Formats: sequence, structure tokens, C-alpha cells
Amino acid sequence: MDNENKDLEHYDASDIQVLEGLEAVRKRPGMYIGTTDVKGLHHLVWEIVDNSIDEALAGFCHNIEVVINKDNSITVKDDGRGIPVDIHPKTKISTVETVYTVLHAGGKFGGGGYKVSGGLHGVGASVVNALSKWVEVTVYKHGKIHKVRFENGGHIVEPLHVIGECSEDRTGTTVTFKPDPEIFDTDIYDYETLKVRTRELAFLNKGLSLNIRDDRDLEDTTGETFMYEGGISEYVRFINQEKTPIHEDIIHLEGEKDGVMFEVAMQYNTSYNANIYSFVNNINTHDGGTHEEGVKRALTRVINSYARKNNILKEKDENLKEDDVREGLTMIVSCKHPNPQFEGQTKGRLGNSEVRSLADSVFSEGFERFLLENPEEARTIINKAILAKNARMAAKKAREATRKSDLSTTNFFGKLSDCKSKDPSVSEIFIVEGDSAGGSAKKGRDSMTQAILPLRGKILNVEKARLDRALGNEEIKTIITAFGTGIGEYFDLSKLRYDKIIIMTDADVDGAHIRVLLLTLFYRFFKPIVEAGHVYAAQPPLFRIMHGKTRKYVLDESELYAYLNSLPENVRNKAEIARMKGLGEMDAEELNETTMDINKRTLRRITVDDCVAADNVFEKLMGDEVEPRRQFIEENAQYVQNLDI
Ligand code: 1YM
Repeated sequence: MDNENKDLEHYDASDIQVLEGLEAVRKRPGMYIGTTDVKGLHHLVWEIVDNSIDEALAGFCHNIEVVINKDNSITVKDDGRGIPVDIHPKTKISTVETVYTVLHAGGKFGGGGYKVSGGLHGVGASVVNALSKWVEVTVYKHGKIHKVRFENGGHIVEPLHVIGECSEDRTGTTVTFKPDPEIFDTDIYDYETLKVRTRELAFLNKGLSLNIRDDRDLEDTTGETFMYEGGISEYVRFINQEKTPIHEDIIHLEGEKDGVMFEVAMQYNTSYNANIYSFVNNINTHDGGTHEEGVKRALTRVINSYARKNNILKEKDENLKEDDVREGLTMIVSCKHPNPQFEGQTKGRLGNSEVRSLADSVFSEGFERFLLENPEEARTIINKAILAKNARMAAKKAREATRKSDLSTTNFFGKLSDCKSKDPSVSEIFIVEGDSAGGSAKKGRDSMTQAILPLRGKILNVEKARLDRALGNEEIKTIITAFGTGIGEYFDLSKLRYDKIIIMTDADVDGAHIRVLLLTLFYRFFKPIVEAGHVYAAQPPLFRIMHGKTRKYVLDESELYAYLNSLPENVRNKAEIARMKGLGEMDAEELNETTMDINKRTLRRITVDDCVAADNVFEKLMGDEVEPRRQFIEENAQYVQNLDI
């Protein structure tokens, strides 16, 4: 309120409109930045960085710096032209103030060039201003240093003014903002999150230098600079660094048509999985789209045609399929488009159809040339695809077998204690580590709705096995049969026999190991089940507190202290605290009460992100490379004593 009074002369009718616009952002922040959790907090940084990236794409900015300051405010600095400081003809205030106070001003008020970068919602600096406690923008331009300051959601407290001089050739923009704690659930920035995306932006924009620094601990400032002359080629090398490539050179192809830029980099490694990431205007297109489709289509076609021409595939052989030629492929696809159409529920898919043919032609011409010029590599790549094809056909047979095998198979019945209900919407399956825990779980369950599947051996690591071998594994076969969905081309989510799939393992290293194996299996074979939110981790308690006739279980130390503190002192002093060692140690009643009973238990829903994290642990722990494994074990020695890998 004060601010409005102070600056009354500065305002007219259009300013009031402006503030109403920013007020709307504060009322519904989710509409502009998705969420107000830690993700939304970080999103603000990218909205500002995007403006610097645009300036770099326009060819005027070469260095960008991101700093987490001591008070968890963020500074973004670039050496571009500096946001214009002259009076904007439409708003009658300076352009820089316009950019920070008028919604969507970035695009509309720009100098005619298109904006190719863009955050999730592409809404720009004014949204950051609306959601900040304060914002300061400093512009170096025309030999002068200009500054403007806003407070409390975009109220101007220092209109644009000159605070000093600089040399004529010094230009750029520096923005510092402090997210409003009233808007966000948390105000603490995570260095690692900012670092990973900053590095990604450096990979995606070759030659651009991005520096990230954490100044919160001034004794021990952390910082890194990322600059990649090779762009996405270096990204591929980075992703493959813990893998074993099967050819030396990274294949890098690019082309342009009607202002649309398209680029792809790829390299095969000895693993059995594909790592294909695609981007449009630096945004990850999780669900692919026309750019990815064009490349994949061309990849399959070019490999088949080369393999036939050179008699590697014989006349009688079937063509290689897309899945065969992707095995062990690491690929980055990047498209810069002046007018991208994002589709799908999460807008994670590129829809522009003209990009499909651009991607196809750029890729097929370049890749064909690569194969012709590198016959040895060509043969290595194609041989791998042929092995993948053979495994696929063997797996298909195995899958058909699992499809036919039903719950009446004797061997299967021995393992699964199914629930009585046949209604999936109320049914749950607990996948339990070990026979003894399985026994208690079986006794402690509600047999109407809860099925128990004890795992005997360790399940196979699907990261290191082709599908055909995985499908030969007893534990995996059992899981597939129990779920009822089938896998691969036979997968059908609507056939899932349980609403909740609950992983119940001990809170120790072995338990973590089995959990990671299961998550990897689910991620590779049953991703839609994870995506639909059917997978959970049970949370067995870590402590039991007894006092008088009361038994109380808590999940972790912080809950333990909170509970003890809530007790009267005389009770607290007499309370007996026991650390629970594992599931097998609990009797059926205890297990039911703490971990299984629908009304008392806590479950943690597993997301695709959890699975990806598990997958990464695997690459370190289980991959072919010894060094990262040794390093991981050293760093985590206290946890991994019993881990047999
Ligand atoms: C740390 C944040 O915002 N840099 C930045 C922004 C702009 C320009 C340069 C710029 C753009 C243009 C002309 C143009 C912006 N300008 C506008 C607008 N860094 C940061 N650096 N001159 C300078 O697009 O023609 C919006 S953003 F609208 F004023 F042109």
C-alpha cells in the first residue's frame, strides 16, 4: 500500500491495469509457473535465463552467470545488448519496466525477431516480478548503468534511473530477484538442480558459456563454468562416459529450413537400452513428437537399406525394426523453431508436421553418408541391431508363453497368495523380500483384498540383460503373470489385476538393492503402470515405543523425537524404545498394524523420476565400468557393506 502512495504520480490508468495483471499472477501462480513447490521456485530462474539465452541465440550474448546469493536470492547476468531503456511508445514507460510489468511483454515488445527459447509456459520476466519479494534490474548500455527496483509483486519503488557510468562497449543485463516466501512452499534453492539444467543449456547452445555459482557459504563458494564448442555431440559423449561405445566418432548432423533449425548427435554403446532425448527450443520434449519421429523413421529405413545393399541382411531375412536399431543408442535431437506447437496433456510433444520431413531428410542424407564412408562402423552397428532382432524374436516366443501361462500354473500358485477379490479397483499386491517376511505378511494381510508375492532369489538386473533372458527369469515371469497386463506388444494396462503394487522391503541396504532392481524392472517393462501411479513403496517403521499399554510405531528419527516430546515427562522417561531390524522380525499382527492396514499404514507413491534415479544408481553399480562402481562403493561404504554386486 505504502508503495502505491509513494509513487502515485508515477501511475496512471494503464499502470493500474498492469498491477491488476501482476495481481492475477499472484492469485493463480500455478497457471503461470505450474506449481509453487520447489519446482516452481526453480522455474523462476529459467524464465530470466531464457531472456539471456534468446539474446545469445540472436548472436549478441556470449556469457551468462547464475548466482545463488547468501539470502537465497538469485542473480542472472549476461553480456548481451542490455534490455532497451528508452520509452516504449505503447506503454509510455521504459521498455525495461514494460518487460518486467506487462504480462507476455517479452514476445510482443521484442524487436521483431522471434523468441526461440522459452520456459515451460514461456511467460517471462513479469511473472517472476509478480511472484518476487523484490527485483532489481541493472542495464549496462550507452556507457551508462541504469537501474530499476520493484517490491512486493511488481510495485515499482525505484523507477528507472542512472546510477553510474561504464565504458561505451560494456553492455548487458543483470537481474537479481528474491522469490516471495508467501507464494512458495520453500525458498531454498538447490545448487545441484540449477547446475544440471545450466549444464544442459550449455550442451544445447554450443559455444555459449554458462557459469553457475553458490555464494551461500562464503567460506567455500562452489561454482562451475560450462561451455561446449561441440554442443550436443559433447552431450552424447557425456551421457556415454560410463558406457562402452562401439564406434569412436559421434555422428553429428544438422540442417535448416524456413527458419527451423534441426540437429542430431548419436553414438551406439554396448548396452541394451536406448537413451534418446529430444528438445525443442531447449525444452525437453518428453513425449517426443515430429522431430523424433522423423529421425527414428529415417534411422530404421537407412540401416535396412544399407544392410540389404551390402548383403548383411539376406533376402530371406526380415527387416530390422525400430526397436532393433535403437538398441544401445544414445541420441540427442534438438530443434529450434520460431513457432512450435506443443501437444499432449503435459505439452511434451512437438506437433509441427513440417519438422518430420526436415528431420527425416537431414538425418537420412547425413547418416547414409556416414555409413558409406565408415564401412567398419556400419557393420558393427548393423550387427548389433541384428543381435537385438534375434533376441526380440526369442523374447516374443517367451512372451507368448507367459501370456498363455495363467494363474493355474502349479509353480506359480506356490508363490503367489492371491487375494479373494477379483475386483482390481480394491485389490493390492505386496511384493515382499524373503520367505520369512512373506510368511508374516501372509498371516497379517486382509486376504479379501491383499495378495502376497514373496521374492526368493534376487531378481535379474534387466539393465544388463536382453529381453529374452529377462523373460526366462522365474521371478520376473511370476511378476508378469501376477500383474496380468502382459508386456511389450501385448501390454494392456486395463488388464492390471491390482490397483496398488506395493514393494515391501527392509529399510537396509539389501532392501534398497531389491527395491532398485524392482524399480528398474518396472521402468523398463511396465512404465505405464508407474506413470498411472499404481506403484508404491511400503514404509515399515524404524522404531517402536512402548509405555504402559501403549505401543506406538514411527517411521524415522524425526518422528521418534516428535512423539517423545509430545509425551508428559514422567511417561517419556519410562518409555521403551526399540529399533526395528526388519520385516522378518515383526510378527503378523505387528506387520499388519504398522505397514499393511489400509487405515494405519503410510505408502509412498513411486514416480517415473524415482525409477530414473534407480536406473542411474544401476549404471554406477552394475554397469560394465569398474571405476564408477569403485567410487560409488567408496563414497557409500557404510551403506553397502552387505551389498553383493
Ligand atoms: C538477465 C536477464 O533479460 N537480457 C536481455 C533481454 C533483452 C535484450 C537483451 C534485448 C532484446 C532486444 C533488443 C530485442 C530483452 N529485450 C526485450 C525487449 N537478461 C536479459 N538482453 N535489445 C535487447 O529482442 O529486440 C525483452 S527481453 F522487449 F525489450 F525487446
